[in-house]
Amino acid sequence: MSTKLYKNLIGGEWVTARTGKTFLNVNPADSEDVVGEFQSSGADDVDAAVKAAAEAWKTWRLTPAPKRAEILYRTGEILTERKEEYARDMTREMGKVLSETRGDVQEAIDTAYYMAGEGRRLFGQTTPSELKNKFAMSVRMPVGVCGMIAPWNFPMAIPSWKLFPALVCGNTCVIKPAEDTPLSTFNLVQALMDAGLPEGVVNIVTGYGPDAGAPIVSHPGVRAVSFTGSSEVGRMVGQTAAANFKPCSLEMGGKNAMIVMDDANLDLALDGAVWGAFGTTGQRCTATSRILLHKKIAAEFTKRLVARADALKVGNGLDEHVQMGPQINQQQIETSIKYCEIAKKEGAKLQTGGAPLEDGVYDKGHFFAPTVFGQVKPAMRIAQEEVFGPVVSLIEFADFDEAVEIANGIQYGLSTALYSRDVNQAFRAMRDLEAGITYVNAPTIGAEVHLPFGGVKQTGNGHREGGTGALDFYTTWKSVYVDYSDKLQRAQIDTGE
Ligand code: UN1
Repeated sequence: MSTKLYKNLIGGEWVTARTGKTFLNVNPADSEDVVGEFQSSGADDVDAAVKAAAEAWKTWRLTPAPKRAEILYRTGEILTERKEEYARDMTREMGKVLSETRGDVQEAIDTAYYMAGEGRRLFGQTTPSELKNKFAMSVRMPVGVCGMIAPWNFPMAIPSWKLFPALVCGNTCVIKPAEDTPLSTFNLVQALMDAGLPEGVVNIVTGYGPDAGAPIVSHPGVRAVSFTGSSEVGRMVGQTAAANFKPCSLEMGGKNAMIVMDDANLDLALDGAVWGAFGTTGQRCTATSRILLHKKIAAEFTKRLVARADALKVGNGLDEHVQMGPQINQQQIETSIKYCEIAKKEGAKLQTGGAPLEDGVYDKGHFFAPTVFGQVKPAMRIAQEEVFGPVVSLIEFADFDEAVEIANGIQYGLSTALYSRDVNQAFRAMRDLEAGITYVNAPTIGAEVHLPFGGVKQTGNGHREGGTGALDFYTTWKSVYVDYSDKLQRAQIDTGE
């Protein structure tokens, strides 16, 4: 079967990259399965896309928001019809199991419906003026052309978190999907086009970060940048954007802790730990990568977690019996190997896993065994740095205060979880855990799209995706004053009246 060639989408046309280069999108579970050939774009392609987006913005910004929203609503319906097809495509290019890729498409559907509702809200404020016969209000204005750089772990959900609020707010977009998972962005944008999105409103440029991502960030025509990825790349994106005073939303790493108290429902906490640590093969920024165990239950929990990890069926995500798919690529496997070596050198005790799975059915993919490290100390690198693989660290603590201190003792602050039946502890956790998200009796993954998503410290730079936070990023406030007194009134000047 010949490999399908995908082109960039610029101004409604499918065009090859001016670089003349392409790259292959390969199934991480099966190196013989080539998903497609995509354009390896450069700065000229980005420039053409930004110009097309700027042209389209002239009319899109004037399209009434409820009309823009109707397109999103129809997109949600189309995605619902195509959910199975798009989930299969996603498993082929990204590896995670079908039940999860269906969930990823569902997250895009949820975002479509939520943001479609915003078309008839996008609330601003009216407020009294300090002067007579004067009217004051603030309204949300679109920003203009928005640049988006998306990661590979949620190949449809995260592009939808960026595109849909941007669109309903009246912006046009240039998006660069991750080079590992571009097809899901094509599918998402195909749904938008079939729902009636005008040409040029969304433009896709595929390629690698330094060639195709960096020019999006630095292009003077791009008014705002939204990036999800590593803190390392995020820092460069943020610095470039800052040099041009460009609003920039950064969603980056996590080292998310689940605290299990001695009064917790252990069965529930175990289910949460397995799902949080090994769901998406640990490749979520929200993944449970540290499990903090009260010393009274640590031994039993460790034994049971190891048994559960060993029982997980690892394989090709297209097989409905498989519970954990591959890692995205060989580089991520190398990172997992590296951190397992570091952990062992630091004195952590490998309980299970710790190596790639290579024989038999695994030889054509990037598989890594579900891995559990015990006797981890809070300052070890394995407890501080993001692995982004199926590797979880167990850390013991003596009391609630110590658990909170350990949970907070990292550079990141995305998600946290507390398992306890003590309501007082639950409320203290909600208040004291330094993170953008805190779960009580649920794992660190599973955020819903209508709540703010993002984190503190080195996880983000203060913006939020999802919820109304996204509207704040994709609009800019304009304050409007209308004076109907027919005379000059001077604000802040004492007129003696
Ligand atoms: C991510 O890992 O980058 O909360 C996003 C969750 C998902 C989104 C994760 N809804 O785990």
